[in-house]
Amino acid sequence: MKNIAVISDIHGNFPALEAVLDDISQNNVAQIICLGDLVGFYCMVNEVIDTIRALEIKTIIGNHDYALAFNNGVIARSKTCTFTLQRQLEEISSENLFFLKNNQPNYNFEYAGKTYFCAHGGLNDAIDEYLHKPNYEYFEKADFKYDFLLTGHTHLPKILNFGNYNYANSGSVGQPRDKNNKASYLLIKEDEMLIKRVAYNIDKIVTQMKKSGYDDYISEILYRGVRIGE
Ligand SMILES: [Mn+2]
Repeated sequence: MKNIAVISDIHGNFPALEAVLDDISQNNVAQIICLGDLVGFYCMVNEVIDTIRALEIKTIIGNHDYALAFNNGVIARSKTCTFTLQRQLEEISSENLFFLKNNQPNYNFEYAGKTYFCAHGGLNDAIDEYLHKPNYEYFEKADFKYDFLLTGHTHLPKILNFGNYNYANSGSVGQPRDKNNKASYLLIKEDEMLIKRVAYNIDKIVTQMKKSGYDDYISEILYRGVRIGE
């Protein structure tokens, strides 16, 4: 049986996406699922969305995608996010904007006899919940009916089990925040699940960001694999 790859939080970092797709192509993958946030932070937004569309990767909507598509690029809690999204709103092609506007907040699928439920954030807020510490009660409270919950948004890769509830966060392709600067994705095999890390050319996106006139602090964190301000 072929594998499934789950990617998330690409955030306009096209060199990272290219490296991840190359790694995925070497891992017997039949389907790729994207948990959202194609835009925000890094400038190669059209390259990222063009590629996702060309490969027909099933994509749900993330909070940055939502803010760009439906809220004029504004994420009230972050000046940096709003600044980058409002720039990208001017640069995004109409086809790519249309694509973001039509992505749904959830997706579910079946694989190897198990059921999977996907959201960018979590079960209480599909788009913008930071699910840092899921536990058994979290799933019970939500009356979770699937075998696996898959989310992104925190940029922190995780695979956890709580009795009959299983959880995985694929981490981030474009802006890892776990002090590992390699792009992260989730590989689902018939009988196991694993986080894969992929080195990519960070200089390439940093150079592109300088050329496009973005402030250096948005890119320099990529070398350390941390969040902005850390
Ligand atoms: Mn997000």
